[in-house]
Amino acid sequence: MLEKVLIANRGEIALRILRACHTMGIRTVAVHSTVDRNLKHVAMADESVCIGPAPSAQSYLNMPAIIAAAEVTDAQAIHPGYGFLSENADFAERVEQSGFVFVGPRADTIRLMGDKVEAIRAMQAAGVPCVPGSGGPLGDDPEANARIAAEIGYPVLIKAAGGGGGRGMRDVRTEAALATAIATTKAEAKAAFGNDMVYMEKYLENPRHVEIQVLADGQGHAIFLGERDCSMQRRHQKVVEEAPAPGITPELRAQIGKVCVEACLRIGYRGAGTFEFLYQDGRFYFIEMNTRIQVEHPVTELITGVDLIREQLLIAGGEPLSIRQQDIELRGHAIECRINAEDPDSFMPSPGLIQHYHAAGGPGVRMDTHIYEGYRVPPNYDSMIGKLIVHGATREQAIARMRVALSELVVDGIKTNIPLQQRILADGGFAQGGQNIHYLEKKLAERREKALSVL
Ligand code: MV4
Repeated sequence: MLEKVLIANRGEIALRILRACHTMGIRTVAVHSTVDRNLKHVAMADESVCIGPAPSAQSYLNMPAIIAAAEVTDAQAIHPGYGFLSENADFAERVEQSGFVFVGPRADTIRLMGDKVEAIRAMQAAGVPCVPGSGGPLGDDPEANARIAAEIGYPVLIKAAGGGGGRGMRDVRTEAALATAIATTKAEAKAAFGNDMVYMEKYLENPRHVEIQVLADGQGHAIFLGERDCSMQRRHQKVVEEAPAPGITPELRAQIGKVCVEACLRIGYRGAGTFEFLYQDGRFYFIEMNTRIQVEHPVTELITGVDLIREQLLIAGGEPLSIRQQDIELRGHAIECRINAEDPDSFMPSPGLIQHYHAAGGPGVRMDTHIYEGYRVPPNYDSMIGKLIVHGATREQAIARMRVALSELVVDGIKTNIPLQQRILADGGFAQGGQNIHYLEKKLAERREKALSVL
């Protein structure tokens, strides 16, 4: 059992990890940048260490500073949260080489999943259904590449092996456009990731983003905890997430879940993880695996009753998984709205002083946030300031609860996307459920057209 954990993150997830630790009797160390002295979890932590100035490159991404903070406070483990160093294999390796436990998978697993070509290869070998594709990196021969594309069938997508999360992709609709698209994607990938390796997939035109949550102990036990639908997104930023995904039958869920569990056992996966799939025409296609806890983990917690951060900490402490697959029963429906400090129309960040804050409440309502009245949202980091999450017996009840919760929630002094979330929750297409990854952006484009047509 871990006794002291250093939380290498900030904001709501740092507070979420601190709460899990304290609930388990684990002492906490907060690390923070100079502008983050007033974070709620810093006040609540047993100890805190300032690790550098505001820019994350000098603080939350500063590996020696974080490891030194663990040394001086005699922490046993480091929880990276999401973002920042959470999927940095070199960090995980340095943490373990310095004698600390990294709360996450082994460094080599993170490295494997960071290389999208290798990740797909490993998953394909483990029996996970993947998008029809090149099955490896593209070479320099234009004719060979044209043959691969013809085999897959246009449209195809060129993706950077070092990319992921939507960075470094280009769709190609004709053979005439292929060679240039490959060259441009390679050049961009080289500049962005220092790796010009690219691969090719069939471009799925109207998929949903459905992801499977797993837990594995690295000791021969793995389970899946249902799926989440994260299709409501804008520019690869998720806006609303829900669980379960509308329209996924228990049979299909059990089938894809079993495949993911077997893949975890095959690769000796340890910790919490997410298999990202595109879901189109009733089929799942693996695209990437996330080796961290995700922002949207609460919707899974609400429908399964499992505290995922607690499970991460138990696994990191060397405990075998105590939950068996037959213990996992999905109950009701959960929805998460991300609350961002941004203009609801232009999406421009809106940092500043929170003058009034009233949380939403009532049955099935959860707010994961670090904000409080008098807190100043710094301009240096991601604009997400919290997550409003609701649970209901049915999707309809969850939507009704979210509508009321959004109407109750007050965050004054800065602009927030609460009005956008209210429009989404009032939308007929959203109420219907099962919209694809392009739905929100199409709706936003229509709204802009209408606003412009009114002189
Ligand atoms: C795709 C795709 C269509 N076909 N792959 C974007 C993020 C990265 N994780 C993978 N992405 C996509 N891969 C094939 N073969 C469409 C996307 C995609 C997307 C995926 C999930 C959520 C939102 C998205 C938005 C645009 C494109």
